[in-house]
Amino acid sequence: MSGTVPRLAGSLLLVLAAGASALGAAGSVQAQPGPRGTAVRPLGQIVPAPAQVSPAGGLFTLTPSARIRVTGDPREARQVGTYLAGLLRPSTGYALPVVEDRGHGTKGGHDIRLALTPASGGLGTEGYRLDSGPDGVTLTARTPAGLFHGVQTLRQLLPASVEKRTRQSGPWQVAGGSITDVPRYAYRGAMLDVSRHFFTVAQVEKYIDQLALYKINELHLHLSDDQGWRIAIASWPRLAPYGGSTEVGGGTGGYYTKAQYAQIVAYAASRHLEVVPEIDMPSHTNAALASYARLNCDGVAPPLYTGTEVGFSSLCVPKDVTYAFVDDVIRELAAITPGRYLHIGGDEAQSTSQADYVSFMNRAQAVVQKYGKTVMGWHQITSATPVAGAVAEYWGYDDTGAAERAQVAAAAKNGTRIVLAPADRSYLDMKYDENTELGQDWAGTVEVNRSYDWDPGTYLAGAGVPSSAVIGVEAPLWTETIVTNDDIEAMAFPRLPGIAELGWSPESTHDWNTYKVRLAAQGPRLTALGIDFYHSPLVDWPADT
Ligand code: TNX
Repeated sequence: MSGTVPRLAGSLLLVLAAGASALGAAGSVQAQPGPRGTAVRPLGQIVPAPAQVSPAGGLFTLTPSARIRVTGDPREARQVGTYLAGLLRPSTGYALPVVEDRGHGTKGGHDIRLALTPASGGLGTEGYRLDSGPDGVTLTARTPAGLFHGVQTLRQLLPASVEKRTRQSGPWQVAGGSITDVPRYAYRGAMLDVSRHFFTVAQVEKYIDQLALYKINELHLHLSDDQGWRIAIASWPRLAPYGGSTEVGGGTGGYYTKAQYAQIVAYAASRHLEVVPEIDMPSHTNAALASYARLNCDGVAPPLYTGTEVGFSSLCVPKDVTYAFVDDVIRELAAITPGRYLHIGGDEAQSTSQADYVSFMNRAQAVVQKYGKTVMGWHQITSATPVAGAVAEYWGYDDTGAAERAQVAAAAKNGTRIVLAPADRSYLDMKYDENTELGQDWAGTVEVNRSYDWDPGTYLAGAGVPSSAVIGVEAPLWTETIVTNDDIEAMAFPRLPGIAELGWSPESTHDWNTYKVRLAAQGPRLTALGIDFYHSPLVDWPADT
């Protein structure tokens, strides 16, 4: 291993130096040689790009005696400190005790300080400040989420080998200077379709850990579709055990008990992600219709479905029992969801008449409101009457018709907030090119540059969506062809970091030519994490990546 370090570091140095002009404020940064010829990553050479970078001389070197000193609410700051210690201990081999610092300690002391200070103006609910120098590294934030995002930055500034779970040789250095960083958008999501193929709690937790590295803060779980119902509902007990008993291709499927769902929610919260559960209605409901004959207009339950066609199923809009079902499901799901949003789908209702669609979606929205949640839906919800405060998730693509875009724009002008998940940019299940084994190509192939190179603020401006209506971005991963974590990783990486950057970084940092250099530097980190990512030929990945 040690024999490969200088070679890897040498190529990193070149890559990073080439990318040093990526960020206005960081334009003058040069990689600083550390001991033994290794390069220290310039501040700012991370993904997502930070808002403000001010390099200074000097380096921080993490040493075996370093402590993680936490100030502020001891429980909350300590949680972030313990998470950081968990990241750093295996590869450094250092003890890194997490200790409370009551503010009387001497500054620095070669420690890492995590300061939760509610008065830190300008950092908002997710921002942080990082100050690094020979005396130590200090992360300051108003909230635990801000500190946590700062930890991701610190992590990325350390050598990629810090991600390995066995002891590595270091040195563990961070360039001197400061970063002040706040997100561009409040909503930075990733969706995982656990319906087409089921993913266990452990599989979802693994993805959550990967999302956290790029400051994603919303995990949208697509919990129901034609092929499987994945969440236990006590008042409709057949939904999960029967409706969840299969998946695309005929496998055994699965579902989350309420306790398991709570476990995912808690794990996501520990990584500062909010879970957005989705029950897709009125179409994409074959699993429910198969579970209960009375939900069908003709009173006959269809067989379970394991194919991949969409748009054939519909809840029975005129029947009263449909609304008892919707009320029960949303009530039970809202009760186990601490997050603000409840997503009710509404896409591809091709076998529901438009009049029925409007009537159904309007009633379903009222139920979400009744149980205290904010309505979220796919953008077709704008063809009904979005309730005040609703969020529409736009999944159109370049071929989406003007009338459909105009409808989204009209809703946006009327107060509907927009999350952008354009299928030909942010869909992680689209093939990269025609040789990609997994995925689909109905919205075209989506190489890494196409995925990154668009601006959420102006993406729908031509259709009339004001940039102020856009609350963020999301990268959905539909799983018709995705079965394992390796499959997830092959499709999400490296496009997910690009979508995360669009959600986090100021527009002024947006530039493919410099982004691809920062992305290249993520290669060794992803490899160290065991993520077998798509080595796009458009990116100059370092050797040994
Ligand atoms: C469209 S996008 C769908 C999903 C499919 C996906 C496959 C959207 C809201 N609906 O039902 O899984 O395409 O790419």
